[in-house]
Amino acid sequence: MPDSLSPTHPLALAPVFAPASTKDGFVEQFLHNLNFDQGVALSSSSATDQYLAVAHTVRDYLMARWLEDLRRQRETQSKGVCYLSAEYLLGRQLDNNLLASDLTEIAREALAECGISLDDIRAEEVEPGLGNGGLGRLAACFIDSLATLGVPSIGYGIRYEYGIFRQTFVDGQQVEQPDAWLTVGSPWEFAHPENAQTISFGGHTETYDDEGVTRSRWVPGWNVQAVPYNYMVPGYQNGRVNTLRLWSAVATDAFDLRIFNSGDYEEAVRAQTFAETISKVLYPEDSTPQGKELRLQQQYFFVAASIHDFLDNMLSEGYDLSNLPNRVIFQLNDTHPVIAVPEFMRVLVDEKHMEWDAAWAITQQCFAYTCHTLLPEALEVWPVELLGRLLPRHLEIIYRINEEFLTAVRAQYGDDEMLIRNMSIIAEHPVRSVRMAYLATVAGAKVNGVAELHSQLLREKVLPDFDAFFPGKFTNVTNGVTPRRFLRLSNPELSRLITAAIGDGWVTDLERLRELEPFAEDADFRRAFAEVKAANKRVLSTVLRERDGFAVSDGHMLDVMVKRLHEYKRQLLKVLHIVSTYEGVVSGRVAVSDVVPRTVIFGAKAAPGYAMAKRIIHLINAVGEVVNNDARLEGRLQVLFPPNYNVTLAERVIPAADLSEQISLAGKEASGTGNMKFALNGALTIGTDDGANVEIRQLVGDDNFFLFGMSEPEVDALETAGYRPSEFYQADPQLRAAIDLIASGAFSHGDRSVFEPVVSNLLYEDRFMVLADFASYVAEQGRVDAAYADQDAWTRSAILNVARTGFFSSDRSIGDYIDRIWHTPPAL
Ligand code: B1H
Repeated sequence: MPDSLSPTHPLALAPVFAPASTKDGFVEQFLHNLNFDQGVALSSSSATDQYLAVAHTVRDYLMARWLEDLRRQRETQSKGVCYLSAEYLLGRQLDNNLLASDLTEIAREALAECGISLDDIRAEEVEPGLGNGGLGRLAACFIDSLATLGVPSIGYGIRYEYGIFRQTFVDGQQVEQPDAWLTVGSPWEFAHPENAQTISFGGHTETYDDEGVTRSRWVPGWNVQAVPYNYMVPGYQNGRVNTLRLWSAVATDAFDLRIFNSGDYEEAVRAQTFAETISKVLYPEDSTPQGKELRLQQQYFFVAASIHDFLDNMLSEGYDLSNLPNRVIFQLNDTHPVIAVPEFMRVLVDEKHMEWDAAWAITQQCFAYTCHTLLPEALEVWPVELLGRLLPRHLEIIYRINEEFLTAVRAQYGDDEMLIRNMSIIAEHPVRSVRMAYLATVAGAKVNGVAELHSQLLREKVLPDFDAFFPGKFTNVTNGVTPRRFLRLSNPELSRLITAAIGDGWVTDLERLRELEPFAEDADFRRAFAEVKAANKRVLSTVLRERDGFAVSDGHMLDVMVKRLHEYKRQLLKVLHIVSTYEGVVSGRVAVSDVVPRTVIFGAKAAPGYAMAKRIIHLINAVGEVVNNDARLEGRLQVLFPPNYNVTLAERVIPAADLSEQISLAGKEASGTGNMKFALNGALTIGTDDGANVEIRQLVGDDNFFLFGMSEPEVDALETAGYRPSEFYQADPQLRAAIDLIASGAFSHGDRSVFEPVVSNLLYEDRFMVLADFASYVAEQGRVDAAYADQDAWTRSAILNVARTGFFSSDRSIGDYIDRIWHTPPAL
């Protein structure tokens, strides 16, 4: 900036340049970027060059608004949200950012003038897979809604150099490949090494005398630099652009220099590599955390950087820290960022010299915690040995938080040692550990579950003592999905049909889909709706042919189960249904002409260390291999398992689906969000009364939902009574035949050993009660077949699913967070 330009001069506030929102303006800026950023002429540019130049062009349009929003957030100092999440499963950015800035048509025409097809260009983008599944995708939907609602907010996370692995199949078995998403260039990010934070680890703590006051301090052993990368998060056509700030680890100079000076060059390079491991790769676990040291390093690395970034760069000069609860709420996306709590206390007490009680009172208002699970093994715990070694001062702080908390519990309930042990943040067995969910619950102003049933079970079963001790702390915010990406962008044909019927207000006010209800009775609308579904199936069919060489048969019901592979989600139940249908035909029990033609599509990644999940993947592929190639089925049953299910594939599969499989054991799936996406795109659900399925069914009505299986209380009762899966096997000949067929080696070239572990697990353990729900599932699938025979009635139900699921917009979820938890003021 020239000396003569004051910081408040208009030219200093906004970029000096913004391209014209016309075709010519876009062409000019695109060619400029192609020449000056990519260094190529149009005539010699590759598709990658063109993609990067288009992305830079879209960025240029958004830049002025972004800089303005950054300035406004700093200036107004109104209360804002810091969303802390270890995962953001963003999906491709180009289409979303074009839509948000209302440039899609301009870009299409501009590129056409340059002889380029926008559709070809978008295929160049590698999606940033910085998350595992629902939890990471939820964070991505939430930042979209925050921007669209104009909530002052920032998302903080980790810029993993490698995202979720790329899944391939070799002989039907999952093989993981690294996801080097950054190698094609990263046009959406801005690195700011000048704003790096130094993050420390290890060392010891000590006390010292500070003018008569004894204080504690941390003397760390080593540190790394956290470099922020900023991403634009544009609101939908509202002129707002929020920020996602992801941290990348690099070695600190000090660290390097010390070793360089000692003359050990190799050691210096090794140290650098060591530092950079911290943000190297996303842990591919989903729902079951791994208690690995590197993971705790990642967690502390990103939350410490985020807290310091907020305190250093977002607060006005001389900010009175006792006002922080009016300035910020840190939302903890599951327990992964919970180490932020002791870090915040350490800053207030050790660095800002605040009294403990005052600091704790502030902390308890500045954090809120979202729990995403019910599985006991998914609740993160960190051994104190590890925590004390990596973050010794934080462990001391956690001990003190716990001590004071348990004193308060004793004051209320007396010396009930059992209760004290149950509520302690420190677990004693099997090793002394910190229960991160308990720490978050004690520290958080609010604790929420992610669907009604989940929130209820969280209070009643997971944290009942805490609910009694902290009345009013627990609440529910049912998950949602962004209608921009998961309807407007992914299903353009249905979007057009909806908009033609009710206008386009639904894109930001999804409850308006209700206005479609009367159209369910309109035969012309039903015909148009059915045509859209058919067209979406053809698109999917082309995608799967080009991507995987699959052929999708015409006229089949598309039955889809896409989600992470986990035993509790029960992909095995779907497999047993397929095997049973197959067995019925080959044994002659069922006439092939009675099989309603179906194509079952699976998509699922298994955590690389989850052996049973990988065996189930193998089984699905093996069953598909046999079923798809057995002429006796006359092509009426197809099983397709495209590898590497990700956001991009989801955007193709969901709009084409007829039937959505949401078949987890009741009480195990916290919410699910795929279930919402399918219903919103006009698939009917077959599902258990679990997670958000409960709310979907209530909204769409029993007639438009296929319910089966035990309810959560029934599951509970069966567990208490003692579940013996083999009894179900013995009692049900159809189930027995299906399991026996797998056990016989029919899907493993006669080798009975391959799937023996799956079979014996089902027969003798079956933790998720697949066998107990089998009969009910198969019966309900019979009703699905019958319903599908009446295509017009099916379409009517599908329309009602769309019309009645507007509740599941993430805009509504964010509205609930604002009302129930954040209490942030209305948009600026
Ligand atoms: C959900 C996770 C999760 N719950 C640990 N928990 C992870 C746990 O890397 N880890 O260690 C990663 C992810 N993910 C999902 O969250 C629930 O299973 C879904 O039911 C829910 O819809 C989703 C969003 O709330």
